[in-house]
Amino acid sequence: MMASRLIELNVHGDDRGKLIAIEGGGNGDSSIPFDIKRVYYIYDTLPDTVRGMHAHRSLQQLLVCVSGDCVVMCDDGLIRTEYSLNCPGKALYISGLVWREMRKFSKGTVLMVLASDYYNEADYIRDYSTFIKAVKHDTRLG
Ligand code: T46
Repeated sequence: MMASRLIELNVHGDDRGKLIAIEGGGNGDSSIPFDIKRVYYIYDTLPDTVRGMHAHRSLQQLLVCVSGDCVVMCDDGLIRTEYSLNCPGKALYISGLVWREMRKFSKGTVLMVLASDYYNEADYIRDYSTFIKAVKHDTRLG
């Protein structure tokens, strides 16, 4: 199944500051629909940089701008949606065949990504026409 949607994370705030906890699977605080196997973060990006430009065959991910902001465009082969990730309490969940492009990084942005699996180049589709063929194939099977 292909999907992208925003998830509001639970913010614990008091006069010392704020804290957000993300738990994989389960029913805990700001729990997400997969077990976390990998965490990586993107930083030191230039404002006119475009990253991503690929889809994944089966990976699930949660994207959070823990500092700064950026825009993530998600394309499911039919509809393109732009998400503005502009606070640490807002997360973007992406599952399955979704073409993603990240752009408009503000200075000092740190984009943290939680992933459902280890890094595997074979899970990437880096060519847009191959992505569209995969979506059509998937839709036929579904
Ligand atoms: C995604 C978006 C949101 C690794 O060696 N291990 C890793 O876990 C990752 C994610 C990347 N790499 C290497 C592969 C490349 O040589 O780091 C280099 C940069 O990766 P890439 O060009 O794929 O980075 P982005 O920012 O275009 O895409 C990344 C993720 O790869 C991708 O899964 O969905 O962030």
